[in-house]
Amino acid sequence: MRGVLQIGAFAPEVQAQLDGEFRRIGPDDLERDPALADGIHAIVTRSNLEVPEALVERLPALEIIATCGVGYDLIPRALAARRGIVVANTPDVLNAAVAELCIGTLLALLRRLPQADRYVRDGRWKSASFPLATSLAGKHVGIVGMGRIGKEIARRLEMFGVALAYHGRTDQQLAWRYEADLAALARDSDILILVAPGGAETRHLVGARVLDALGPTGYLVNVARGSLVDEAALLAALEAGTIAGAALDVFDGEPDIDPRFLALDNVVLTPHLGSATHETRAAMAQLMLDNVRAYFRSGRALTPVEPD
Ligand code: 8YV
Repeated sequence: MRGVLQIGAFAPEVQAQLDGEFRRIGPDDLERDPALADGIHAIVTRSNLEVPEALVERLPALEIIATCGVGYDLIPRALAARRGIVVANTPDVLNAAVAELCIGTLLALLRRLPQADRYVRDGRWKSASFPLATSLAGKHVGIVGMGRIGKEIARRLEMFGVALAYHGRTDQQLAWRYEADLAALARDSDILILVAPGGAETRHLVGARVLDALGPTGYLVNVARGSLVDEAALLAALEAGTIAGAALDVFDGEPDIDPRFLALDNVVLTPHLGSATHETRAAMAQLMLDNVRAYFRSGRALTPVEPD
């Protein structure tokens, strides 16, 4: 049986398949018995967990790194490319779940649903109506990162009667307006949604300049990666009212997020729930496993990440 190094936990039904078809090795096993390294042909992991370069360098027989997730910003792709190691992710199977979470937290932010829930539980409704909030309909929404998930979000948002525009590396000649200048998109938007890949290229894409452009009636939504945002600038903007509010599903250093977020009333905070549904995680883990199977069967993964 080929050795597979497993980083992170998977649903029992996928775990059973992994254990039935491969020799599962954990990072602790490898620490205990470094000789196991020679027999490891694959790594299976999750997109929110790092695969250190030093680990990959210890695995001479490694052929594929398969992640349970669409993101691959925590995988050493340059090293993998040099070694001819295939990297495979799980695109498309999570698009709907992430789009739903994005729109759900956006509506929770605009209509202040967490505060309203608490208002009723605290018995305050008896004495006064909950303050009016703001509508999504009629708003201008800017999407940063019009990839597969961005398009799913845009299609769903159209039903809410908003005006859509997007920013990304290229003008994809879509029905929605393309804006090459991110600050200009922020200026023209009431709501800015981040759904671009993580990594060096998008690090701190949103900082003080973009937040200033979004302005005191503007809202930020991040369902991508914490690294896309300069968090110090975001916290300052939220505390000072430079922007109206934010719905954040991802953070720098998550799950140990900056405690300043906890004191804010103009944010909706969720613990990286984008793809966190039973159906979606089962489909992601299954595709991850099928990528490893296909690679060992045919030398090609089903959904390889194309080298840059
Ligand atoms: C994680 C994600 O994979 O797909 C991604 O890139 O960030 C998430 O779906 C998931 O949180 C894994 O645990």
